[in-house]
Amino acid sequence: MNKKESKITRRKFVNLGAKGYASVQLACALPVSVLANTGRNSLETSTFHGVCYHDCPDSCSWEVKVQDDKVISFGGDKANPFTAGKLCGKMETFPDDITYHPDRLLTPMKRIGKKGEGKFEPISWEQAIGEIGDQLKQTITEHGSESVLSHGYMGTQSIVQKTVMSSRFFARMEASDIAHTICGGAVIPANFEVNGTAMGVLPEDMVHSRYIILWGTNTKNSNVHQWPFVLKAKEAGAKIIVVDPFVSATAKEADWHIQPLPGTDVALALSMMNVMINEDLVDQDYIDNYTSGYKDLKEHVKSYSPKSVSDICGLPEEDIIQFAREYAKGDPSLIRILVGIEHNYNGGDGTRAVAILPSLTGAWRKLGGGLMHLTFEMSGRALNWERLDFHRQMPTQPKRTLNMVQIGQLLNNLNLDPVIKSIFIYNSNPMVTSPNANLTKKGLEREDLLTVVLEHFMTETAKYADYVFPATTQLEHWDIGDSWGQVYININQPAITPLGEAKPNSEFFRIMAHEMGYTDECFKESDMDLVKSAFDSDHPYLDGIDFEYMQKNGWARYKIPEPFLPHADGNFSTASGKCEFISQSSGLPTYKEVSYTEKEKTDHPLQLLTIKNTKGFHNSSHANVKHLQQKEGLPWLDIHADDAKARDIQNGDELMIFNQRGKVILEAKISARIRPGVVCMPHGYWPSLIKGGQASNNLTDDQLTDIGGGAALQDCRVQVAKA
Ligand SMILES: Nc1nc2c(c(=O)[nH]1)N[C@H]1C(S)=C(S)[C@@H](COP(=O)(O)OP(=O)(O)OC[C@H]3O[C@@H](n4cnc5c(=O)[nH]c(N)nc54)[C@H](O)[C@@H]3O)O[C@H]1N2
Ligand SMILES: Nc1nc2c(c(=O)[nH]1)N[C@H]1C(S)=C(S)[C@@H](COP(=O)(O)OP(=O)(O)OC[C@H]3O[C@@H](n4cnc5c(=O)[nH]c(N)nc54)[C@H](O)[C@@H]3O)O[C@H]1N2
Ligand code: SF4
Ligand SMILES: [Mo]
Repeated sequence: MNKKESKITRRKFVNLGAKGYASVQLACALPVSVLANTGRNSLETSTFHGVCYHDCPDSCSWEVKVQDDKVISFGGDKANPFTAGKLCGKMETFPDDITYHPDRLLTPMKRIGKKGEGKFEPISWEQAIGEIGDQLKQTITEHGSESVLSHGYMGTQSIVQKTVMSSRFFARMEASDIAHTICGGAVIPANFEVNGTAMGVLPEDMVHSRYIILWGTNTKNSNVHQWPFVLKAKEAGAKIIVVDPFVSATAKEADWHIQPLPGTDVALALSMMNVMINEDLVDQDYIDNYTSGYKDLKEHVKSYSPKSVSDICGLPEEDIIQFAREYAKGDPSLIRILVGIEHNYNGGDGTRAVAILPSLTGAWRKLGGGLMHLTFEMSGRALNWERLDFHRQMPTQPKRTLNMVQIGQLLNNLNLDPVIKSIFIYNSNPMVTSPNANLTKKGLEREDLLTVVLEHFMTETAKYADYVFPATTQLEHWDIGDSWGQVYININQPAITPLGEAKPNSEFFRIMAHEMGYTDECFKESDMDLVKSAFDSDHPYLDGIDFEYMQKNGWARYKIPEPFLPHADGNFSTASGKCEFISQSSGLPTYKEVSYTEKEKTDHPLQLLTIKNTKGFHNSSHANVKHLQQKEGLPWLDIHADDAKARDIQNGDELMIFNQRGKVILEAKISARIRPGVVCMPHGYWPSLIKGGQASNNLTDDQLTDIGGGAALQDCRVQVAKA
């Protein structure tokens, strides 16, 4: 998730001079992290603090014990109340699964086969960097610097390895940047349009809620450390409602599962408003004082009566009425959203409509009432972003920003001015995680494209690279782990010497900068120095918390004033200071039917959901780990009995799921977890590791959401037949 409210004007950038001691001369020998670490190669046990790097709301704290430079124990930090001593199942064996995995890349590799074939030979860092430097200089001379594209994402969401040095490098080059839109691309701007913030109720305050709606989020799987708070609230008498088109692991546990058709949340929420307004279940005083646009909204929702939206949402009229009444009377009511709501064409307006609900009922007045979404603004305020985001102050800046959702189109567009001639892919696996993967494949096959990938493994994407560099894992480098789902900040200490020739992403970009002749001081800052500088902040959230404190404790909870009731008295961060029902740019939230041609509807009559409903994989990560593969089994298609019968499909049949973009082979699971007309498959499997060689994103469309240029991944039509 792209998440940051940076306050780069708060503090002057500290001159590096003596402080920046990462040296480019050393760069080809040892990563900087090694210099700062002690206690290796000894039989004494050393303990290190760390944080999970995954793009996950939980950002768990961990503890690593090391002897003789080897990890001897690894687990969740027991002292951190949010992590509560337990990592999720897919991370419990992380050192063996990732760091010590026998397939891990440990030397730079140069392609010797055809693109995608996977034939490589080892090459030295020096030789590879030199060859890339020569090609880049020539490309920039011939096509301009914006023909080089930076494609980094959230493979690690820890700040230093996610972005710091790469952003400096590409800003210095004036390359093209990538817009981080695939996750949060619609929900974040949409919530900001309404509330001016994505931060609302704090995760722990859920225990005070008495009517909890988990709206398009699979808490039990995707936000596992939030689940105990759901259970605590339930014990105290809360009713748990899940709104999800699929019977997710979380929906199974709900007191009431509302199962609308995908992409219809906006109609459902507007219809709830219709009921609440008609039955005078709104808090008129809250509306009058702290909101704007009510008169127009009231008029607008007249056309969203439960009767009229019943067919759109596929829900009985009575359920919509009951839902609206119960929600309005909840004391207090809480709506929890993450990203499930956004991945469709109506995702932006769906989010806006849902984000308006708490201001209609005045739910914000009480602790545990309101909307719970994302917490990234906490670190956006607290940390020293002037230093971390120094690239924003550089005299040169990226020349254009391109949308990652349409990477396939971009790579194939020979009319782009300039055409993309070189791509650096790090912290991302677009061949598995971005839509329309067969188009991406075609783009990456271009012989005139220089592709450089930094990775832990020879992923589907890495196979298309000209050069692949071995990246360090979280056990081997310095970092800072902020969070978008809770309110703790962590440091990550390197616990072991990097295996083989692996180097941190930051070091790759320092070395590449040196090769390109970029002598700027900012490339000399070490990773440890960057971590240190992040805590050089006078923000009250970090009162008493500095680098020394973090070195000792590993994590800290921000010092947030309590009780945290951000909108009890309005105080929205919008231009008007009010909760804005009408947005300057998007008007009132409105349901828009996705228009498909009649031929498309006939040829591909089913809607396909591709959701992250495995426990063992994290996006595309861990899908190459044997014991997790065995636990998950082969991917399958959930299909309703009616749709199966119409196609003569039996449970366990091998199926072809296909459309104009791709064809996937899966086993049939005739299932009551999905409605007729909709089918569902798990996302995360690597195409090359399953039969047929194609997976979820070989089928998905790269169309954009209504707001923010996000990914309408779930608006995907397919046909299903026996293979
Ligand atoms: N169909 C479908 N597609 C989806 C989704 C969906 O629900 N359905 N979900 C979307 C969402 S929400 C997201 S966030 C994206 C995620 O998309 P990605 O960020 O591309 O996915 P990941 O598998 O998390 O990470 C990508 C790679 O980063 C690598 N990596 C990890 N740490 C490091 C490091 O320190 N250095 C380097 N160089 N590499 C590292 C991992 O090995 C992994 O291969 O996918 C999206 N795609
Ligand atoms: N185990 C595991 N945990 C993860 C991840 C992972 O890959 N595996 N990925 C991490 C990442 S990157 C993210 S962003 C978070 C995401 O966490 P969540 O926000 O929970 O998102 P998803 O898992 O993408 O989808 C949640 C639910 O939304 C439902 N959904 C789909 N379309 C619609 C719709 O139109 N309306 C409604 N109401 N619901 C809909 C899906 O059926 C699914 O059950 O999870 C993180 N945690
Ligand atoms: S993936 Fe999420 S839940 Fe699992 S250890 Fe990492 S942060 Fe915690
Ligand atoms: Mo995500």
